[in-house]
Amino acid sequence: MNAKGGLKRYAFLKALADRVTDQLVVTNLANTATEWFSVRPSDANLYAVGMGMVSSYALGLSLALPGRGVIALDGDGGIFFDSSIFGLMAAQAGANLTVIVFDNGGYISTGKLPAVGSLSSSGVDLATLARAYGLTNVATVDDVDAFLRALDARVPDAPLVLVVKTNAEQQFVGPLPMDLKENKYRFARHIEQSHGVRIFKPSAKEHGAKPVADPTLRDAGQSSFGQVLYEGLKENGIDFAVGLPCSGFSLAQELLIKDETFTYVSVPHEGPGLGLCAGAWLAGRRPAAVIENFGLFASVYHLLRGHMSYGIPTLILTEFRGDIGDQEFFAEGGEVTLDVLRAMRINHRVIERLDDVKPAIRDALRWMDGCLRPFALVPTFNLTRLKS
Ligand SMILES: Cc1ncc(C[n+]2csc(CCOP(=O)(O)OP(=O)(O)O)c2C)c(N)n1
Repeated sequence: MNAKGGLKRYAFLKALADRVTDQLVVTNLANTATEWFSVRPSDANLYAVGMGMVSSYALGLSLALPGRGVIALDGDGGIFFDSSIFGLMAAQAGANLTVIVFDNGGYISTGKLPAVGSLSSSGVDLATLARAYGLTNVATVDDVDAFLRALDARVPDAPLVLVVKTNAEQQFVGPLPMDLKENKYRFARHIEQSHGVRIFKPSAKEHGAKPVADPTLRDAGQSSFGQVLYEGLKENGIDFAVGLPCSGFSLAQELLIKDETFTYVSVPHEGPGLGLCAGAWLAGRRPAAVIENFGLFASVYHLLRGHMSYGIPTLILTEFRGDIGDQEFFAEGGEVTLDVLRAMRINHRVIERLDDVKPAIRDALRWMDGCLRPFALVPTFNLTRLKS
């Protein structure tokens, strides 16, 4: 292991706790979470986010709340799990995002011996990696004074990445006193109060009151699938989307990208894209992931460890590669798509008709408001090719 003899993470967390004001803080799993809870217990903390997801949740929050400081407490293991998050930050993040990577050279929080070294213990330098991805405001520190000085050295418009070299010692301060769902409620309620946004909409109407009117949805008419999907997302109030190009959604994605009133983030991997959606939802947005079914498969971990563990909704539009009628060679993927959704307990609806696209989005959003879990819409191959 590298970083032998340095300070322990807890020393830096104590110094950070004295420095933070109202920032939202997203923590890595295991002892990073418990240590942070012990030094700064607050509803502004989201604890125990999974490996490789901490910085994507923080990025989603920071994009949705550009006026609010957001700090990620990540680990070397988490960053090496999917370092593409550095590239996404370089492309998207503003100065309100700070990512602190505690580099203890290994996978320590499992708490079991032998401690296994991460790539940094074999010489891969996280700060060099961050710079290679295009991040400019990057520093490595190994003592508390340098850490505090680096926190102050802000650069306009650029996110800050601090690699903090620590030893492998942990502070045992007891378990978290709440589960992830309670943490989600507390965190999102805190954001509701501090930003005047409404995140939880458990009931559409008061008893005895008239039902809330449907959103006005223009008829699909003779339009193409891509146009109808784009309109349907907007008319139903979706205001944040992530995507990675896929042929059946290409027109809808193009229209979302061109629409300057809409936040569309083009991601290098659907998994962290779903992390961005989760962060955006926690900050009051209505997110959608517009992804191939192979992108869904690539996101199984992120959905189960993130959305399903906290109870976070996101509309998933997944293109049905390998569905009946597909002329390419993805039959095995098509064959398991609905089974994968079922196995993940992600409710879903297959859409075959153009006229059903917009009402299906409306109904999925209503369902998610009540159930606080993702919902997937699966347009058939033939529908996605309808003048797409
Ligand atoms: C996808 C996945 N694989 C393995 C684990 C088991 N695990 C729990 S904590 C941990 C170490 C994480 O390393 P790092 O982010 O560097 O934080 P550290 O524990 O060193 O503080 C591992 C591997 C996990 N939670 N998720």
